[in-house]
Amino acid sequence: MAKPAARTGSVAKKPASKKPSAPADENFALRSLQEELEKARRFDASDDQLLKFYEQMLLIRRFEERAGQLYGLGLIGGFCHLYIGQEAVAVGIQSALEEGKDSVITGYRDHGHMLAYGIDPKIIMAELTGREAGISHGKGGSMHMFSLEHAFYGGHGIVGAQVPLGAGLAFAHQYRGDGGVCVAYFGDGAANQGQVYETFNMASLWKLPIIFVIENNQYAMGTSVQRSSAETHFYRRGTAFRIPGLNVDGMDVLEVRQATEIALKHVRGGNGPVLMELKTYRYRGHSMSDPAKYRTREEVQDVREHNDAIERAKTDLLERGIPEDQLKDIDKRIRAEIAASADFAENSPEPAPAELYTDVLVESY
Ligand SMILES: Cc1ncc(C[n+]2csc(CCOP(=O)(O)OP(=O)(O)O)c2C)c(N)n1
Repeated sequence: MAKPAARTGSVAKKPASKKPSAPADENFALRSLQEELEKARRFDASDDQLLKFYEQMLLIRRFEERAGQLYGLGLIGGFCHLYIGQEAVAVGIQSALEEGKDSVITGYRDHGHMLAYGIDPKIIMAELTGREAGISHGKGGSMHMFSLEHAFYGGHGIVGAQVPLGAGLAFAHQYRGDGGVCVAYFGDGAANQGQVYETFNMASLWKLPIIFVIENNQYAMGTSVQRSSAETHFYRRGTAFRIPGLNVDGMDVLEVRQATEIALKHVRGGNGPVLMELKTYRYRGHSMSDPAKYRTREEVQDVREHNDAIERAKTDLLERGIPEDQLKDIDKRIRAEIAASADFAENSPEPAPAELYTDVLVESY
């Protein structure tokens, strides 16, 4: 058998390459959005805009607290995944979108996105309690909400399924030339799925108008990112597909909004997808049936005390000279609105039995 050639360490001189030389920094485009964000991290909101963000975040928080109570009373069947802690993500992103033009798709933790989009809390609460007046006529429940009118494409219970579906929505925007962008939200757990990377490849290749939003709330069902993910910097996960990433503080609504503006400008300019990682935290268990024994109470308390998105917006407002009484009034108004939506949900009729036969797809394949 012939011996392998010995390694001498000497390097043979190669002939000069005829290929055009690569640009000085061919990765520039992958970092340029992050550099832009670092120049000015926070959106320059007017007092009214910041007040609106505060109000919307509070609306989500109070809605979810009430949903938790209704679940405890047995009024909500099936699963119920609360969004408490992550409010700044949905509010910061949704506020930058053009309603009816841009499309949105997410997983089962979907109430907050719909509320941030301005969808009536009454019909969301009615859906949670399985009532006819609910947004999916009471047949979808917490995980399966949908509103064609708002270009809100759900509400998906299968982890990661919304990512390729989101690419389909983006393809439709591109095909129709309607100028819309799709925002596909998913979790850190979903980010480890193969279908996500197949989607990244196609979306980048076809320059689809899509923003991939990874809501890194630090935990998948019961597993922390450190235990489950080899690369915990999720914003880097698109670079192998030449998708620029943005590393965003998901507990600061103004930073979320600023990053979204940067991402939207890039995507609307026909440059293909952007990947945003929003570092956030969920205060509750994965779903209402999760006692969350995989982390300490102290950890949760620490985030609540030192990094809460709503408290942060409140501090900003007070520093701007907005009177505390005005903020208290907002809270009062929201509590009343949520109480009214819970009453509405509890007192609305359930769907008629004949509804079991509508909206059912029966086909042979
Ligand atoms: C394909 C699939 N696998 C497993 C599950 C069960 N499951 C539901 S949620 C979840 C964890 C997802 O975590 P993450 O993507 O981080 O989202 P988060 O709940 O933190 O928002 C799992 C494994 C599922 N619904 N679908």
